[in-house]
Amino acid sequence: MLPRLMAGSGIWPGPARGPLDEAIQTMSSPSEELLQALLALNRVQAGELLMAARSQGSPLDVIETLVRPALEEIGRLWEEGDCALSQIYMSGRICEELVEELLGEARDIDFATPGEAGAATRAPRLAIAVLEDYHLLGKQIVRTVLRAAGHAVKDYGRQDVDGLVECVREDGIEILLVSTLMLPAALRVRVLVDRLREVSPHTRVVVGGAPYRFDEELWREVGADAVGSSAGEVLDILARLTGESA
Ligand code: B12
Repeated sequence: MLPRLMAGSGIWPGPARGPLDEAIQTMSSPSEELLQALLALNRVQAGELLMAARSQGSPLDVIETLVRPALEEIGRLWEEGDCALSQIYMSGRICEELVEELLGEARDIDFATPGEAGAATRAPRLAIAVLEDYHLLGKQIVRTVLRAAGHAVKDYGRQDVDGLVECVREDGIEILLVSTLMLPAALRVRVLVDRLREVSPHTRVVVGGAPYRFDEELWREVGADAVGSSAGEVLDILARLTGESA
């Protein structure tokens, strides 16, 4: 598929064709600038945009307001045939590196360690994985938020259902966080939950990722115990789940 560059649309810089195009071009938001930098595979410019945003907000804010919207727009463009798979791939790689830099900083300063209420309850055995999918960035962000807040969390990387059930059983995991970005993988959580009910009935499953944002009821349909639409929600979800089981 050849990239159809979005000249004059405000998504890709090009010769203005009319008043609307001119208006859109001069109104470009930081997220749109990042989109342009990513589509042009300009890592340096993308990095500069994130640094500028970082001076005004936390790393998580930068991810939620800039990185995620830009990547989601790239996914939409690809779906409509307006950008190439190679552009998604390279954008993903660039964002992985930049997010790693942002999160390295976040580890040190941006999250509180668990408070007194957290210290009073025994820490649950936590693990995170991507199920049958190669979209790893979301998991990486959620894991960093957890670790930065002082939670020990096992990272099982990418797993299929059998592998994940075995890891959970062996490690006695109490709360399993599962990230999926492909719809078929999100639906496979149903199978995962059913298998876990047999071998590890007390394990709670928390899901997140794009399919659960597109369909707000999907997490219930696959039998999960909770859903998070962003990494920033994960600490509240844990507090709720551990409070419930205390
Ligand atoms: C980058 C990207 C890729 C990169 C991934 C690089 C990487 N290392 O992750 C690459 C190029 C590898 C890729 C490949 C493919 N991709 Co892709 N990809 C994307 C894209 C553009 C962005 C994903 C992303 O990184 N977002 C940024 C992160 C930060 O957001 P996030 O993952 O949603 O995570 C946040 C929240 O969801 C939440 N969260 C995530 N997980 C969890 C878990 C818990 C427990 C909690 C609480 C929260 C939480 O926290 C995060 C931070 O807030 C999406 C578009 C989209 N709408 O998401 C398509 C998209 C997911 N891809 C898609 C497709 C089709 C593919 C391919 C099949 C393409 C192909 N033909 O080969 C392959 C399949 C790979 C596979 N088998 O897994 C489709 C999926 C469609 C569907 N309905 O299933 C999408 C939606 C694009 C589209 N619009 O069509 N992709």
